Amino acid sequence: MPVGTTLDRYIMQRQLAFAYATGELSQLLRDLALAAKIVHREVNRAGLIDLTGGMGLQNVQGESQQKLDVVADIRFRRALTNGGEVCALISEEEEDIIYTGNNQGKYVVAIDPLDGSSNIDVNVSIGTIFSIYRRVTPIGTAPTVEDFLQGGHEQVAAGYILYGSSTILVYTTGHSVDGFTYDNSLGEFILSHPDIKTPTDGAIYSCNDGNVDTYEPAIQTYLTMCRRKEYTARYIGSLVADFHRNLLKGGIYLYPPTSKNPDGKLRLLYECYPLAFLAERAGGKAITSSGSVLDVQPQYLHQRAPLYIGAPSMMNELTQLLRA
Ligand code: AHM
Ligand code: MG
Repeated sequence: MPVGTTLDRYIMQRQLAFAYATGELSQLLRDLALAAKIVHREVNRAGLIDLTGGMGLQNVQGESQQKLDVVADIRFRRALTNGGEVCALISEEEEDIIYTGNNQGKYVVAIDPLDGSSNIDVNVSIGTIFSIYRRVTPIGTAPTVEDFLQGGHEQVAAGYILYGSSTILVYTTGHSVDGFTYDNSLGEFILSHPDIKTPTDGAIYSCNDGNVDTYEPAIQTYLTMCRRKEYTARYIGSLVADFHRNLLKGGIYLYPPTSKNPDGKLRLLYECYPLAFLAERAGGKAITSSGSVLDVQPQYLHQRAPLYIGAPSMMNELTQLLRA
């Protein structure tokens, strides 16, 4: 579809292309886009209306919650509940499953409403990550944890919204990966990055350098190689922003096990699965310490995993070192 197509039209045309599509997933994507517009607005005026700063609360991961985290959590939850296509969702900000009361809904959603939240107060890019599954429990019954622990390959769609110098929504339903930039004046997401393919090779590496001494030797060796090759080090500390840059320019993002986070820091269901799904559809690769991210069998909702994700040739070099 041509650059300049609105997200709404794009979703509609995609639905028409699939004879048996009922429109429910299309509606769900529209609901997410609506919440994204609202969060975009809140992020942009956060400094003005005193939304920034901690609330003095902690989320289920024991991290301090920013006000905007709460705002984004509420907005996405409300949009998905009102939309009617989703029977339940899980959020990185909430301990348990959130039931929407729409037991006829075919879909469940895992969402990190505001990723990179430590960056809110300093005007640095932040993002939302989402992952959609078709429920496995019977329609009309209450959804269960089983609906969320299906595994990465069962995602029917995944994407993110990056609230950066512009706001962009990138998603895939398993075919192409497409990016839609938000046009403030029109109030529309406009197709700006059709069929994103990540470069085969790259020269950017992204990790938290302060943790390097606690990385396993294979990762340290890989990073030494990056420095010898004079690659560029870039680390924003917002996964969505680091991932998006590397996806477009070619690079690798690493969050290995550390002494503070021996299982890795990032969450399998909210962060690793959706970005792995996107990366693979765009020609990239995503692994944990032991193999493909999408192959990891999930055990519980807030499970963490090491994440290495990026351009295929960089990932191949890293994989060889991890296997050695
Ligand atoms: P969050 O979901 O609480 O925002 O944490 C995830 C974030 C990622 O966006 C980012 O890549 C990572 O944590 C940064 O962690 P660190 O500060 O340890 O480098
Ligand atoms: Mg996060």
